[in-house]
Amino acid sequence: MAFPEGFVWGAAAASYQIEGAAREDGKGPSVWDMLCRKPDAVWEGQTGDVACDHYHRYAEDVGLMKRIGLGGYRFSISWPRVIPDGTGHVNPKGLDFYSRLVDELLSAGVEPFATLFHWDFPYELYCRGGWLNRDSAGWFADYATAVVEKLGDRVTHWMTLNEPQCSVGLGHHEGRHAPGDKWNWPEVLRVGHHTLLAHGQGVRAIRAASPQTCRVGFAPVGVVRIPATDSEADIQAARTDMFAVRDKTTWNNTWWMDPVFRGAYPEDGLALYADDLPPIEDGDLETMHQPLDFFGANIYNGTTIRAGEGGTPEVVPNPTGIGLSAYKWPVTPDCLYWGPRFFHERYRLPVYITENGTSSNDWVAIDGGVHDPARIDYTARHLLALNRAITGGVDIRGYFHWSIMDNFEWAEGVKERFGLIHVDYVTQKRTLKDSALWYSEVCAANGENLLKTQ
Ligand code: IFM
Repeated sequence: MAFPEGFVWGAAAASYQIEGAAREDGKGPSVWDMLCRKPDAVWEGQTGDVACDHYHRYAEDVGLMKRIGLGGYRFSISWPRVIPDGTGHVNPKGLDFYSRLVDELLSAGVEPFATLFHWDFPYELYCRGGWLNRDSAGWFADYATAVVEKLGDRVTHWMTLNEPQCSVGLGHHEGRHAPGDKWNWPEVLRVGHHTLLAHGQGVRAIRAASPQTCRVGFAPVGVVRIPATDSEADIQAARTDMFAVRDKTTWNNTWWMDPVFRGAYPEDGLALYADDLPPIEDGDLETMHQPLDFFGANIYNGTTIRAGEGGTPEVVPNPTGIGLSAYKWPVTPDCLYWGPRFFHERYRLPVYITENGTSSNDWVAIDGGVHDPARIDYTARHLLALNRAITGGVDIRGYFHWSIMDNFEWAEGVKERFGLIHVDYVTQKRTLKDSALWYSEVCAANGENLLKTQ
């Protein structure tokens, strides 16, 4: 079966990873600006100060998106660019940047999908307790209002948060991401609780400020389990494991998704974290549980599970020598079949794949091209798996490749290249990789060419 009519063929990026212009036009500092200045926090001491210089080169970048034929572009908005101190004074120049970007996208025929928070939290708010402060939910809602009042006449697809599992877990527990804290579970879960409250208050703010009907979603990490075989027992074991909270890490689905999509923290998580729970006030779960229009899933790989004794889920180790990305992430294409299938089954919302992609060691070759066959193969296999999910009845509305261009990969600096477009960080020259030319054909054919390769 073909991809559905109107399927959005897109690509994604995030503000801190591409914009640069870290101190221009009134932008305030974010926790990432702070972390990048700490010795050894980021590979080779790199920062996002310049990154891809997209702030100045956005028109060229949108031109390349048009050339590829993207139907959608998922970008994020930098909170401290819009509100330098995080609350209070709104910076008109910051908002103007996103307004120009949106106009450029629309005139190129590329639908904007905006994410309000992709980790660049305002440093000034961190100094006021950051996400530990319960007021953070209201700060976020005020910021959402300012953005939607400016862009809501043209942007109809919004996402509140990107991957809270990372911003909370890597940022406040493991200390590998900004703000670099290594806190205990009571603080980490309090940060998580306020983040989810911010989501809920943010959704209300978006809908209140939008001058037209808009679609609002949430883009968590999709932690995917793949059944070892098609037996009912293995499928059930994978499903059970995918929606379980087993260990004290943030790497699970339900702690983050159940409050948002079902209005309750999962029972197993409540038991596991019994001694660490944050204060949960009356009405908090109702606030988190706002009606949403879509489920955004960021999926890169999955873990294989089989039914052990009595159906108990057991991890099946990856085959020796499995394909690995440059980042050493295993290549497991079935994650884009089982992930959307299980998420749709549980949360009953249309799905967008809001991120999927791979890093590879790309450079400009002697012939001037950038040859990245691994990315083409990775993406083709994942899209074919996604197509099987669609054929099987899962309501999937679009796919956003991560990433439109090479960018600042957080603590890894610019070492990991995820882009369809190669960026030379010395000259800022952009080169369409082979994968961009290939993806362009996929977009134009609505994926039909892919299906013929099977
Ligand atoms: O670059 C990140 C992105 O910011 C969030 N999701 C995963 C990507 C690859 O690591």
